[in-house]
Amino acid sequence: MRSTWVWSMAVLALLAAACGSGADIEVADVWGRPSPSVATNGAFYMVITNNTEVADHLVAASSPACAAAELHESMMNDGVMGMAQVGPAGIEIPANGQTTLEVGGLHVMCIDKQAEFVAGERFDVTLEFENAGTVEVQAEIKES
Ligand SMILES: [Cu+2]
Repeated sequence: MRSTWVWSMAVLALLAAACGSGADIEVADVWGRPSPSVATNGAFYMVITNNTEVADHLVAASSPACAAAELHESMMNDGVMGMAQVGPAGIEIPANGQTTLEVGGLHVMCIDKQAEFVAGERFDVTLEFENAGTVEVQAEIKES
């Protein structure tokens, strides 16, 4: 009986170490679509979780794979899919909430690709948050 209890406590401790006191901002599933080298631009998508009691904002991004990176939102304009840079406030991640950058919505636009976006390739991406500061992630190029 006692060994079972000790085992349970060990598992709990491990779980606490794994997910307790997580980072203020967690970024998961960072990816981009493969695109032919003739395409000058690419895009990165991701899921951003804010573990704090205050809203945060993604205000900038950069990557060695892009000459420049901009924060964009796709939208329909007179029946045509277009996109525009988000406002100066950036992309909001609500307090204790989540914001998803996805195909057809918010995305990090990779202007003037410096590398081939081939499936399986991984690129460093630096994200700049108003409160949480700099967060380094890796984007994986894959079909979806
Ligand atoms: Cu865009």
